[in-house]
Amino acid sequence: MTTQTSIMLEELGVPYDLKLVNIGKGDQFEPSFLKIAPNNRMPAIVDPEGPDGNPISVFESGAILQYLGRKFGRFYPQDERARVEVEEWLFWQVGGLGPMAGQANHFRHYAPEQIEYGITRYTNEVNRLYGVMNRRLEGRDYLAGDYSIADMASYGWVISYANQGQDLNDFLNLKRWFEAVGARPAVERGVELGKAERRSIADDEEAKKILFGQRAR
Ligand SMILES: N[C@@H](CCC(=O)N[C@@H](CS)C(=O)NCC(=O)O)C(=O)O
Repeated sequence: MTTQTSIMLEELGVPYDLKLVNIGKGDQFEPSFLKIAPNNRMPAIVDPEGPDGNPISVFESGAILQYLGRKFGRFYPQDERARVEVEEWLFWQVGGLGPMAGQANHFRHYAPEQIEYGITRYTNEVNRLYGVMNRRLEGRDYLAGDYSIADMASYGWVISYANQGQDLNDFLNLKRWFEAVGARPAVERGVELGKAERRSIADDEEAKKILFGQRAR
């Protein structure tokens, strides 16, 4: 479970159980988890009432947001033009903002040595992406039409802008969006969920060994 999924579940107001996966201890390699999340990454969900009445599991945050949006018919418009816009910004996050922000955070805070090239490359790229989002939000409240899964997806990353070396005062439209989305009660609840169990692994050498340097096995 990560922030985007918990925000969506809170927005929908549907009942769910939270199962914690301690990735610093290697829970993500448990066969039972790999069965539903073959990429050994959170989040993943199991819906006991899938489309045919049987349980269904979904991994990858973008696919989870789309699945829940379709299932409940909310935050993911059915009109094709509106839906394409939401998908553009959803995939922009999944393929761009998420991976780049993750690398910026890694090189800035977790790499065992300060590698200037990596820090600059990823911090600049996140900066460029924030600029793209800031321009998109000029004169509009949300990334794609009404508040949608596209906003939830990006919010989950912008929330740690400081770790990515960014200053929201350089992106005033983005800052306004960030504050408006963050003020939604469901977003506040989604962000809080599991917060106590999440902690930095900056000083946890065992966790770093498990998380960094993974190869096919
Ligand atoms: N593209 C994936 C990324 C998920 C991801 O990177 N999850 C991290 C935690 S935020 C994880 O589970 N890491 C476990 C590991 O690296 O073994 C998604 O959005 O679902």
